[in-house]
Amino acid sequence: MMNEKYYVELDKLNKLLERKNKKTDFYNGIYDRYEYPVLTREMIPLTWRYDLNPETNPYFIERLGVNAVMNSGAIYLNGKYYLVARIEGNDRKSFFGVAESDNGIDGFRFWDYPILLDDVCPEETNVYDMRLTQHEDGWIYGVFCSESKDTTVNDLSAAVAAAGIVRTKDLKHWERLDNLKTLRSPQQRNVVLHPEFVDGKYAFYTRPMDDFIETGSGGGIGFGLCDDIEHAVIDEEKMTSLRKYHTITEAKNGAGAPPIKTDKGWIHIAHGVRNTAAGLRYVLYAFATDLNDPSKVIAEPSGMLIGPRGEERVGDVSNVVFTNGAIVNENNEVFIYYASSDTRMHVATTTVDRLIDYVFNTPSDPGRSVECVAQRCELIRKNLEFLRNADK
Ligand code: M1P
Repeated sequence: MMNEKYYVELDKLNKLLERKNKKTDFYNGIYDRYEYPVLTREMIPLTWRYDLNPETNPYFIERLGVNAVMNSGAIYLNGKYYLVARIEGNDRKSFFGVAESDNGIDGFRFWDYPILLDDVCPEETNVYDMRLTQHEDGWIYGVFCSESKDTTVNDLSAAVAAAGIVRTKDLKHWERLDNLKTLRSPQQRNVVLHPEFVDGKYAFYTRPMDDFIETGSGGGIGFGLCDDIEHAVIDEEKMTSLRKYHTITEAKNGAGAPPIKTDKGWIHIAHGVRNTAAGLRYVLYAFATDLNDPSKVIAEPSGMLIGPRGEERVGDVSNVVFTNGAIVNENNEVFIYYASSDTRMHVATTTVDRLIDYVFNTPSDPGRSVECVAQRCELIRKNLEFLRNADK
């Protein structure tokens, strides 16, 4: 006989999975926000958390709890929206699970099992933040952070971040390839594979780091080419979107979703980090790179695209929004999947046309308050003139 608590919890879970999402009244003309997160820890199947057998679990105790569902890769396949979510167990270890939805804004349901990666990297302790790239070579690649203990220093918390690589055709069978080696950067996180060959080579957006947390001399988002994806090695990393003093990227930045190809350029949605008295603050920003040279920034609107709002501000790592996945469907609708405060997943929706308008027609940051005020005064002057003429 099933414990009666099972039915209570199953009912709660089903209500969450069947809940319709709706747009909020938030408006900026760029994207819509939604009332409910698309994935939370409460949406994890009961079979992943409980032992359902009353003989071995008489109190219906959660045996393997889940703490957070966050930073998800995203892909659109055969009319369905898939997230490869980062699921963090109560034990702090992260792993990946595929959740599927028919419309991209609600009804995400996890498949029966999480992804069990090939155990080819004995020193690897944790894996997280997979970016999914549908590459023109025919494979879907997943690039994620592979974290190991740093045994070269006498510090229990010291860790090394590298980019792990897997590939699949169906999100079910995953082939693990060698971790990416970047010859000139000691650590890497937030690495993204570009969807097309560049000069006949595989191209990666990188994030050179001197240390596990601090990017140190790493000046921003890098870009490097490699010949062999199965044993990927990058020698030189060029810089693309740079960290800048007194901006949203001052402390760090990192590539997010694989870039979106448009007529005017590749549109990137990345994260920028600044330091505050309350700790690091993570927001999303966008920029565009040249269609023929995806390392060359051609437009960078000023400031943030998405910042944490309302309940998004609070969680395990508060004041954070982070993206590693976006989807463009056949109607050129864009679904930006972002996590808030390392705790839950949300979606913001827009269109390719709106993103192009935002990225190419929003003024860039002039860098100093006085110039920013002049920029705003010019907007006001034009508006007042427009209003005067409209009254006539
Ligand atoms: O805690 C916020 C984010 O911190 C890291 O991002 P970055 O490498 O830019 O500091 C990542 O570990 C990410 O998972 C996390 O959401």
